Amino acid sequence: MVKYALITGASSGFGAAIASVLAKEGYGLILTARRLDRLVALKKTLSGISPDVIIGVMDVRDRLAVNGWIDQLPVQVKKNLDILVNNAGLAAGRAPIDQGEVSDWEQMIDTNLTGLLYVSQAVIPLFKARTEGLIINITSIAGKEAYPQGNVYCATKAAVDQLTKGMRMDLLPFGIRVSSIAPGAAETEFSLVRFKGDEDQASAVYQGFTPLDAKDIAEAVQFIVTRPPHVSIHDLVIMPSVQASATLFKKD
Ligand code: NDP
Ligand code: 8X3
Repeated sequence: MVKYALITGASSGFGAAIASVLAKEGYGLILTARRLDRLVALKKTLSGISPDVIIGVMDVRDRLAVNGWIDQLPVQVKKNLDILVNNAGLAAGRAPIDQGEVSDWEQMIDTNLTGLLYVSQAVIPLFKARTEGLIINITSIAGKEAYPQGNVYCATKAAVDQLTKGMRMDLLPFGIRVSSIAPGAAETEFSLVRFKGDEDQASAVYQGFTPLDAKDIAEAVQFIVTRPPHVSIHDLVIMPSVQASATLFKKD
């Protein structure tokens, strides 16, 4: 019986790397994001490795679309959905609190927090029906410690950190495990998105030190999903060796 994992934000960075490790673990994949071309390419890559790869355009901010898309999955897939990785997210801009763009704030809150709630609410009934399931929320060091000009992004990740604890409590009676992973600086498309396509600004973030890469986080997911059923990993904080806090780096 193929077990399935649903990954949000699978078109890039952590999500794509997580898809790859879960394919190697033998999971069927349900890969979602907004960019279909990326998902099509990833499906092509992983189809020989995973027993089944389902892709779909899903903007996590659109509650009706989230519910509709998850609802239309084949019954056998929904019955065997075992893992949800709430990974879709972004930082938009970096500015002092009085100078932030309201549209950036809304995009971060709607994606990182509200979108994660929408997807979770659509999936949890499927897990409850099976009395098992695993939810992995991708938080951030930014949710543990705020940093200058990170304000709203940090707040969304702090909210998901708390939400993870609350979900774990509410889902305890149903055999559903809830984990979080809080990465430090990782070189993905994250900074390119944050700085709205400015490659110089984005690459400057990772100058002078070796950041994490997406595989580092995917391997942490692999660790979580391969624990036996009596073990729950609550929270992993994973940092580059030269990053001691949200703001303290040892750079060359
Ligand atoms: P990427 O920009 O490489 O990937 C982000 C993913 O989120 C993309 O696949 C993107 O897909 C998806 N996404 C964004 N908005 C939406 C949306 N509205 N609906 C559905 N999918 C969406 O960055 P990362 O891989 O680094 O980021 C993944 C997660 O990790 C995020 O939650 C981020 O906050 C978190 N994180 C990142 C860190 C880092 O330093 N890189 C450190 C700590 C946490 P598409 O555009 O196709 O929709
Ligand atoms: C992304 C890491 O420190 O740039 O969550 O906010 S950081």
